Amino acid sequence: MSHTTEVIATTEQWSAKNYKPLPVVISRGEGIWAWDIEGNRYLDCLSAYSALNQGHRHPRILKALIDQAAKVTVTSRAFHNETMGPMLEKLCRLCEMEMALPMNTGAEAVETAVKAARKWGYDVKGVPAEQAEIIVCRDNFHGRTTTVVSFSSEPQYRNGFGPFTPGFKLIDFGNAEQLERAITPNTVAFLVEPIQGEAGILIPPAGYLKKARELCSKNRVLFILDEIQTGLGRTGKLFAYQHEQNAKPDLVVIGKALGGGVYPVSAVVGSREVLGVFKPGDHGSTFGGNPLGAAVAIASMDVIIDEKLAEKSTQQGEYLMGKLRELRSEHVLEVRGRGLMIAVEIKKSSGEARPYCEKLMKLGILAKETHHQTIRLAPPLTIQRSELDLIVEAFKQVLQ
Ligand code: IF1
Repeated sequence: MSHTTEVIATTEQWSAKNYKPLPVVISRGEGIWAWDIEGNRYLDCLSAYSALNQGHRHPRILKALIDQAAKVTVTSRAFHNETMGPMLEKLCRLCEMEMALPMNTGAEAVETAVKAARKWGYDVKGVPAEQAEIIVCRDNFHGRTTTVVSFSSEPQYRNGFGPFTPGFKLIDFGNAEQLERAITPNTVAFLVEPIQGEAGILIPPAGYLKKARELCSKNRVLFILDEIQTGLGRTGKLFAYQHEQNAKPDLVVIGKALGGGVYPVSAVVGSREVLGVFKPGDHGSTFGGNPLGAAVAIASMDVIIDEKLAEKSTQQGEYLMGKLRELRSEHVLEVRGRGLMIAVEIKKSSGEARPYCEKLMKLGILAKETHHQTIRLAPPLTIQRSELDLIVEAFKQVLQ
């Protein structure tokens, strides 16, 4: 039995079966590269679902982790620490917002945004108690907690997990008319991904976010963008909403790469008017805002700005999508994306995406399918042009 089979057997014996990983055991990561326990090297085109925008174990981020770990790691919010304030200041300035609430995972930050919107609806907008409505889009992905899956349209994410949290309305993604019709006097927020990630890298029609912004402003509805996957440079802008003019949200939800690929850090960032609704004791988290995560988040943001990762994402993404389209493969329905958030959609007549991912793995490329037909490509934003050619070469072989 190989070492890999042994490790997988142990994992499968003791682990709940909530994932079906590719049969590879990653034991080391550096930059865009990951190695398995057999010593094979892979180019990581998943980036831990965009938590690795800065690459595996970025030296500057690792240094921040290690230096802070030598001082203090977790204090709880019962006391102040010297790192959270500067991190939240940097985050607010980066987002051009006034206030932030730090959490850990994306789902926790989305839950925090939902609570903020509801409380703002009651305390500020004057919606009658318990009547707050939040509009979301079909095919959304905002996390796995029971309130968040309450507004998922994906049966598998909901089956067996009811009863669900009420107060959510589903509309089609990209349809501003449906948004306008769905708004009532009790609507407190519209929560949407600027590009739907898990749904398959779905980009809305040009002007959609701007129109949604206008409709929300006109009806005093909070415009909340979930930039957990699209944010921090992934789509070629610092935030995906910046691909449009005048689409700035009231709240932006951030996670994944905020933790620099070494620590879970997420946050809701917005105005004092909205985030000011929380009074001491209203909301919290054991680890939210801890000094270790805050120190890592400071370095994570510095790396994205100093290494111009958003600009690089645009250049490298356009290059990669161009080269993949040039293959003119009969198996590919479409190559789409923004920056280095890319989808290669396989024609149904050419089979499902998973076998292509398995072949790519054998050629040293780690990529993941989403749903049945889409291969998601999201390498770290630090990737070089010559390394992109390795991805194209592998696709050339797999698509032949
Ligand atoms: C899984 C993909 C799924 C997210 C957006 C919130 C969250 C996510 C836009 C929640 C998390 C992860 C979760 C992981 C697989 C991956 C994912 F879209 F990135 F590919 F599932 F759809 N908003 N996405 O993408 O953040 O609580 O996980 O920190 O659940 O299988 P989290």
